[in-house]
Amino acid sequence: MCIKKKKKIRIEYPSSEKIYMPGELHDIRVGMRRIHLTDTVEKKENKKQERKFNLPVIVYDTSGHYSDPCVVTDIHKGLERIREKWIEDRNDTEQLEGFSSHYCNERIANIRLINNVCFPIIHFPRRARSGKNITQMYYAKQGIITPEMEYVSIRENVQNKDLGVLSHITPEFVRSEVAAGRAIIPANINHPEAEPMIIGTHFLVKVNTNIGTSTLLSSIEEEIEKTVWSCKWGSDTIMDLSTGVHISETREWIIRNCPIPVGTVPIYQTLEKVNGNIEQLSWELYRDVLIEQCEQGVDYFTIHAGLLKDSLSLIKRRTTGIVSRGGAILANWMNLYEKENFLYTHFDEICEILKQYDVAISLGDGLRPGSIADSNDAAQFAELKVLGELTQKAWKHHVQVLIEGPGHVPINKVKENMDKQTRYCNGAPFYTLGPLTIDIAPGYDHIASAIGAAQIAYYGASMVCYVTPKEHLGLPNKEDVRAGVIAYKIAAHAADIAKGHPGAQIRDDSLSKARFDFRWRDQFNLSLDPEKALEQYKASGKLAEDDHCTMCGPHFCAMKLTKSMVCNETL
Ligand code: IRN
Ligand code: FE2
Repeated sequence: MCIKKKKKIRIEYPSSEKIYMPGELHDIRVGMRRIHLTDTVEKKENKKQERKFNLPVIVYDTSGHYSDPCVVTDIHKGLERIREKWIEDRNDTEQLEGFSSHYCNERIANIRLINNVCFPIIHFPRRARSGKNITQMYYAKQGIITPEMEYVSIRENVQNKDLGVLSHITPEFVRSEVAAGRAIIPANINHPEAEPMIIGTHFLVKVNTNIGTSTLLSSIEEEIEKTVWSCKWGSDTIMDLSTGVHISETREWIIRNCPIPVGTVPIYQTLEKVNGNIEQLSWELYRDVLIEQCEQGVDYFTIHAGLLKDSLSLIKRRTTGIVSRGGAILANWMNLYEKENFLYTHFDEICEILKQYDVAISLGDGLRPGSIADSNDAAQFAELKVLGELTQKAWKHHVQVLIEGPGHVPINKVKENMDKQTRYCNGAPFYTLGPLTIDIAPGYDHIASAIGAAQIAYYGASMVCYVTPKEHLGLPNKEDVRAGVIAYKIAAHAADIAKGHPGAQIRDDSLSKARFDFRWRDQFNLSLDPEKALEQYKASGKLAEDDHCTMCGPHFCAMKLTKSMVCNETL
């Protein structure tokens, strides 16, 4: 059976309006969300009511066109290609005749019936630039402010603009941070559907969500739904870690429908191609996978190039050995052939490929500690040093770089990770998996790790990779994804406030005021998960007009009591 009807997905936030802010240097419009609030109603002594207007709050929006009621997106056609014209106008790329590989032309460009869902035959244009450099870092170093750079500067200042707070993030500041390698804008020229965003220590802390399945069961539609679901809760990037049979086709449609950058770990698909047979892995196979994914539009790749043969002896002392999938695959290959990691020996060629599409490298942490016992050990830091060396190499090619970090690290050892990373890697943005601060919380590892994520982000990490309650236990379902993303939005926002990012606190102040005013709806609507807040309030049988909740009851509500004092002018 072929499902022919158009499939539309919509994201809705309560009391919210999709707005766009224009650029000044370029013809761009930056999507944001404006949350409208109700008036504060004060009862005066003469029983008259006084109404005071509350300013709406504008918040950073990762939902793309899915939250714009004026745009209808059919997932069988993909999102509007907002960056296409900017890329064309730069006049620095060549259109390809489909894919370079015959395999891709056959399988992806002519997508047919998969898992009972019909995806139409659409030939999306592909681009590249052989031998030339077109990366955001390259342009930044030339002193050029691209539309992508202006876009992120407006996006980062979102809360400030409406309230007249002085913007500190100018397009020129973005350019200088990208040029210095302290920030990256992952923006493959073949993913024009994505809205530009920036990852760097002087910007808002970002959250990554991992999606993808290891089973053969999930359909393309389900994967798109999961992608959009992650965007709804505020994920800034997603990584597709799929390893199933329709891996290329699934990825193609995720990218076509994804308004945020997409990352992958290409060694997974390479291993899939040789049916899991590590002996058959080779640089040549890996290179073909890289090119295919570059042409599809993947914005950044996890590449475990810093895991060297010599470091393998260091893991013998460990409690949990190697816990990185990519790391373990490469370690096995090195062990089998007694050869150096082919990602390390071919690193310059990798950069040569990536720079033609502006794909960023996320240098993988194949030796990240998988337990508190192994944290900050010799193996972990030996790899980090190599990542620093590779960062310099990539920057010579003007390829943008992220550095991946741990893992499992107790609170007292978190800072050392940030300090060493900054020193070894010259300020390249740090992207960490948590870290989990304890090992004994299966079922609650989103909390155990969000604690570490908040801390490392406060010290300077630029992006944190979410962990769900199912970590170490199984594949997360939709509710696990939601719990993981929200836990990480909490961690990231806690760091933004503590770092003093201008405007970061506006939403908190507004919510607190609503709370003190007993404007329940506003309190929910301003929160990270309005649906959950409303659901929990309703569960206790309260109404929107009540001046207390069931936690304290009518006589013990401290805020109510404070207010009565203020009214009586006894304060
Ligand atoms: C992030 C920081 N350190 C690791 N990560 C994420 O873990 C990375 O971005 C990717 O999503 C996943 C890679 O896992 P393996 O292959 O290292 O286990
Ligand atoms: Fe773990």
